Amino acid sequence: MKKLIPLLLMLLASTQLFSQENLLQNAYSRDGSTLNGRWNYILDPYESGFYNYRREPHDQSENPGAGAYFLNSKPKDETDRVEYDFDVAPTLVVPGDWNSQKENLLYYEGTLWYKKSFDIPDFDAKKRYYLHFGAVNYFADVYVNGKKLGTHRGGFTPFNFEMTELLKAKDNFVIVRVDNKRAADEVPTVSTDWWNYGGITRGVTIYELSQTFIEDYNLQLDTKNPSLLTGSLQLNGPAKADTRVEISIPGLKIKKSVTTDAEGFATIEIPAKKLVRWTTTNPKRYAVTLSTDSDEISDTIGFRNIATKGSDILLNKDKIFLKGISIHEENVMRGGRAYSMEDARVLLGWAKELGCNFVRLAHYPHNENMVRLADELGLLVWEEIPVYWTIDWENSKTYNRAETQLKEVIARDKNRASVIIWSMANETPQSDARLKFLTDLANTTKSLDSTRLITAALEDHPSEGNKDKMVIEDKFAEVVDIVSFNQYYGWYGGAIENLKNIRWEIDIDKPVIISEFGAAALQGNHGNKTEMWTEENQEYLYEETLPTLAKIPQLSGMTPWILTDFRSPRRMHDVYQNGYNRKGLISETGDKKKAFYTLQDFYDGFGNEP
Ligand code: GCB
Repeated sequence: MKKLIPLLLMLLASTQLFSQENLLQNAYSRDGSTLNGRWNYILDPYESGFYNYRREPHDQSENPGAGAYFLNSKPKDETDRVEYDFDVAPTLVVPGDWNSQKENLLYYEGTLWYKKSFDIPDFDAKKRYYLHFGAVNYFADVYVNGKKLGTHRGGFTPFNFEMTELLKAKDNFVIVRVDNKRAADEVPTVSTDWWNYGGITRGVTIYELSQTFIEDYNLQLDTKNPSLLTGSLQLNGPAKADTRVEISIPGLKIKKSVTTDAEGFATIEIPAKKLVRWTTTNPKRYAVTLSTDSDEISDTIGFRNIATKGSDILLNKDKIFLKGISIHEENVMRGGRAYSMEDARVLLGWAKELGCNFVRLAHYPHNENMVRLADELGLLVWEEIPVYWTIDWENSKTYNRAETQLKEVIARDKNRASVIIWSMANETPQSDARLKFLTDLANTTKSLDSTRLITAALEDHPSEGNKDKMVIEDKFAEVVDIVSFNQYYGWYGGAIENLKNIRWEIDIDKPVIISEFGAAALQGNHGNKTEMWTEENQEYLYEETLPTLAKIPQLSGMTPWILTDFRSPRRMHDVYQNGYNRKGLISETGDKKKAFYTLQDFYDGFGNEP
């Protein structure tokens, strides 16, 4: 027992340290000090900076040796041996994936260590300091001044840790061990059709907060009463109980105070009769400020309702057809993961040019600039978690990993009017275990956010006895609000000329979205319309597919696959692909293919616009 006590204490300490803290709501709008820029890095394919030679993690040891990279050790004198040195190591730009920054890292999947030194010139021991990451793909172990702050897994969602006790005014350093190895029990799993970009792919920021601060809030139009704003807020800190919080919305002449309960929580209800609702053509947003004696946070929020009625999607009670496009988070012209507002402007600018009012952010949560800009531009958004293809359905740890990512993206984006759909999964093979997994995710989503719609990209198949009749037979269709499915008639099977004979018969009174269809074409490659890889072939597929889909009685939207060509290690044909999935309507040089204009014409003449 004596031996066990220190071990138990250590375990206890490590679980406390390792648990991630609640996400700071709207960190995006707080003033922070950025740690973006050049970070030194050490490539560590054998993970020798993480494990000792007995393969025990250095950070689990009470006395980690100098070989532990997170210590940032320096030789004490000329006789001392330290086999690494961040300060002479090369640099990578943060935010940014490593694959597109260094030729030798294009295919790298493994461990890489980042280090950045920083000062906090106005360091104030009475304040609290948080370190916030927009996203790190996939595992992150974070250390400040040689001490572990915590870990995070999941490559596309934000996380933060408090680091107050470890800081000083000068000569701090943060070290992050990033590992992007794929694994069968992670989310996503080992096979996907996109590039596994590794690294600190989104921004890193330090936030200085007061002892008690506004940790979380949400505010939206009540789902039943469109003249009422409802929501809640949560304070964090020693003075969180019985504290007055003022909510002001100058554009509506609203000033309202609420008082928190013993847990620092308060609900919000504000009548708002004159409110102008957010729509795609008039994306009206209001400045909203929450303040206490010691903290203040401002946001820009649009208010709208989204619902379904039978097979219609209603935005503020008006039927809307979702003219969409699927998008990967890639700036294909620069190369690499997209992360900035400039990247978002390029991608969503193209979507607008196409005539879209809707985008599907595939297949994982994109960076926050995308949804912020969508709010501003009046683009509706489908967000998704990387529950893709062959997930380890029976594994409860895998489920928790998926659920964590879902919770993190909901926490981040719950105040964005543009986001109307949470998608649980993409093209997942049917089984009882998968049905339970997805239903549990859907129930979690509903319990966290009852104001948005749930879907998943399902699959169709020909009915027995009639290969021209396509059906969706999937029990999860009964759970979702919108039945979405990917279909590739004319590309992965079937002839384009037969598309006019195809009928989709969907025996369910819910809205239907075609979440994918498409064909690959190499931009600039011209030929006969039946010749694969030509722009004419892709155009022909769009010309034949669009009118056929339009015959589906419940059709409420579509997001063809995909806005731009994107990198995928599954696409290695040396003439036509060169490592790119070529189903884009725009090439990696930014040039539009013929089918771009086919879809643009179709959207131009289709549907109303509330
Ligand atoms: C799909 C997947 C998407 C792929 C696409 C393709 O159904 O959902 O991730 O990239 O097909 O091009 O095969």
